[in-house]
Amino acid sequence: MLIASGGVTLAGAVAACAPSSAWAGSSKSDSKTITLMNWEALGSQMWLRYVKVRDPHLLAQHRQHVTAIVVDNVDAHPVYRHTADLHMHPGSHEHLVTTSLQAARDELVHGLGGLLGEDVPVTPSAGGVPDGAVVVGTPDTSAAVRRDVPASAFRSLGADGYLIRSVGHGANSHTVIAGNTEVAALYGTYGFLRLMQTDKPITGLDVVSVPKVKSRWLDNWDTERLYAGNNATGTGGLNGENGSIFDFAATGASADKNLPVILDRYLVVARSLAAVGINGININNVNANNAYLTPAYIEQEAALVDALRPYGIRLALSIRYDAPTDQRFAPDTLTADQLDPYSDAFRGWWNRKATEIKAAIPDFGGFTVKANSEGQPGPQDFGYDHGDGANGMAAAVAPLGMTIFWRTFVYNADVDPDRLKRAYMEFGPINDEQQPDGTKGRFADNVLLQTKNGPLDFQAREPINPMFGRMENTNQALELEVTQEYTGQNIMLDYLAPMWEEALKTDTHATDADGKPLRHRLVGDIVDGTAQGQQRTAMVGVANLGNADDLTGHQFSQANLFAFGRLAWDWTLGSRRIADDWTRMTWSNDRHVVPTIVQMMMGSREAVVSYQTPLGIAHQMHADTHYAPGPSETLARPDWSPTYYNKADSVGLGYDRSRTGSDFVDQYFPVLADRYNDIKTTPENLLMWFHHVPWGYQMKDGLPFWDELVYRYQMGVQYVTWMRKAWDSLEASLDARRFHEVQAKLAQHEVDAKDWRDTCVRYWQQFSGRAMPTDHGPTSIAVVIGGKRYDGFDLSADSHTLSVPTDASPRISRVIPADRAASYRILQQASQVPGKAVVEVRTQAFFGPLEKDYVFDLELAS
Ligand code: GCW
Repeated sequence: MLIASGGVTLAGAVAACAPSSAWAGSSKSDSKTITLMNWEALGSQMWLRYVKVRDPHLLAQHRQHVTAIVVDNVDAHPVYRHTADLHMHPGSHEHLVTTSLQAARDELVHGLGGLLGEDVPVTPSAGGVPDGAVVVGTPDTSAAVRRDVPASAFRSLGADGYLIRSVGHGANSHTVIAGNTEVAALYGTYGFLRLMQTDKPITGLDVVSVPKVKSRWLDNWDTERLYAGNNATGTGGLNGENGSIFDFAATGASADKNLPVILDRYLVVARSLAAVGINGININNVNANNAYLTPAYIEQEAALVDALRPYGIRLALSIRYDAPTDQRFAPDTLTADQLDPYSDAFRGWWNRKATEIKAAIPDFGGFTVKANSEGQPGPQDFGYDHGDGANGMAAAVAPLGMTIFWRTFVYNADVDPDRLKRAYMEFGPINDEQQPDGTKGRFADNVLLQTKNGPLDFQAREPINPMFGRMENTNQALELEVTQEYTGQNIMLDYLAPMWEEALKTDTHATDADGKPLRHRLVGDIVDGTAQGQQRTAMVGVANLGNADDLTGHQFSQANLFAFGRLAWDWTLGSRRIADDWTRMTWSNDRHVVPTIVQMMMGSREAVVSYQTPLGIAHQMHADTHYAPGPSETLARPDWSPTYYNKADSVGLGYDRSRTGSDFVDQYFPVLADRYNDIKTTPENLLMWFHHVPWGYQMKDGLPFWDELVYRYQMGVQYVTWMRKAWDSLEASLDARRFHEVQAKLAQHEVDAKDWRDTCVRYWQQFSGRAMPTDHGPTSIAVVIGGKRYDGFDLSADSHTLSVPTDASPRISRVIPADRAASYRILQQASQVPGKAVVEVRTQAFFGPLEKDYVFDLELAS
């Protein structure tokens, strides 16, 4: 934004803010405009792009209904600020604000100015609310809100919910955006702008929106599993930075950019996160570095939250269980034998540390703990279990109103040979434990167990984690991975919301204590507390925010962050609707662009599943990078090895977790346990999670398992081919910079998808000993040339050589698709032999369009 500083006068704010259409159109030629244009073109504005409404009718209507911005008492309630000299880096575009209402006002000035292509004045309501005003406030800050909205309407909104109402009729109407808190009013402001950004009408509004989950949080893992600017040498970020979004200790050209200095990207992030309702962030990795607990860092963290606070974003930190032993905290350190979670020493240390943080960050959220997992220390090192450890920490911070997020991502090999069984075996008994006071469950009230959606580790498809529903006496947070560690990183276009929707809407078949099915029992119902009554609720996204110019490393990775926020607010939303909103806000409302991009997004995750890990095979990635295929790898640690998961042999493929195998299935409630136990009733897309499937096993479509498996790999690739071409068709409608960036990524995406297909299929073939299936695939064809039929084309091959008799015509006279619904075009005929012909085949898989170009090299038959 162009507004210079938080304290500007209203008139100044309006005058200084150019509509963003001017930024894009470069009608101005001063250097600031050009800088802003670049900033926009980079994709750095995420979904906060306010492009002038193109439909003239809608634009006229909007202009009639949006004539003024009214935000009374805008400066009345400054948020807490710890850092005396908090300031932006020189030359920044963004600016600091001191209240949430200022943030709302400025977003309206900027957003409406851009959307309407003309400035909208900020006016006080002293002389009455003008027709066409957009009024923002709370019953406390705004007399207009009090007058227009009955107090009863606020009762169901809680702290974060908002309402948007049209008040009055026709030309004599205005819009009220309100909530019980200023942050809620800010959420409503973004909700209103979203309507306009997505070309929705803004008349006759009666919107009520209340989040289903209280803590809508991000875990940022610094640069681990981040694909947004970091690289192996730690200099991949802009200006030689290490790629991490927040600078604490940058050197060289960025040494002057370290916190407490505030950078543009922090505020773009704050605004973007507030726009989807995210209200907290852990800035450091769960493999935690104690530096974040040192006084110098705490000061820097306080400055960061000072800047984020008006946007409703709080801070928490990830910690190491044994941090008290770190000499950096001398003289206040403990020895290892003082890490007993029941001891006063241990609890006292954490209480002192939390108190120290609270002095600088009064609304500090608490700590996230990865304990006894992947080499991290934890209570088990001292003879205690996770309940003891979590409760020890929880007791230390409870008096300060803080929470402990204790992760359940544990897989100690001594617990069970099957990694998937281990977490529930450790945590379940603590949840079930009878307590002296007659209640059940040992975890303290200010503990939330943070559990990944699936039982393994963020694979492109997993069954649900059986802990959802089984932990009825415990608070539980759902952890989703927004950063695309196993799902294409910053190369593959992979919209993850369909995966999360699938998990959230899975029926756990949870029962009550009497074995009676719960009325609400989807994973989402469990997470939001509806099913089992938990009051502390949370969804945590492992975020993908970094120091890349588009902030996420792939323009389309922004969609995953957007979708995470929307689902954390309301998990019942459909992923298609979210994709539609994001596309309109981020790319365009164009009627060709929107359906094409939405369609690309909607099938993209299933395509990744298809060419990487189809039919329930899991964790086949190269062990270090988690990107490329590595199905043959066996590591020192079995449960990090692709071979441990695939169990490929001459009989078949997949991990038998049925009752005659590892019996993981019985961690689910009986309906699911029975379903997954039987290969016949296991959904095919989860097959190899639960069964060692014989190569000749007959699939539902009648094909042998081997054939189906190979076709799935091919379908995934052919979807990517379709996406690449579909994207090309949008060139004229999109801005060049972002178009070309995505185009280049899709080209690499296709190459890498083929690598997955070829590496895996070739490896499996060594075990199946079966021939490549060729004539039943969805894009399989036969062709007739010179009266002779040719078929049996391996879809994985890039080209096919056909021997044509000397006297025959080289022309393809017929194309016979195996799938009757498939269509084809002969793109090129050979005029002679030798020569080349190309046939494009298109069909529809269950997850979207597939496209295959057959390249035929014609040669003379000998
Ligand atoms: O998926 C694995 C990642 C680790 C990560 C771990 C976890 C931060 O490969 O990088 O550690 O999960 O969730 O703790």
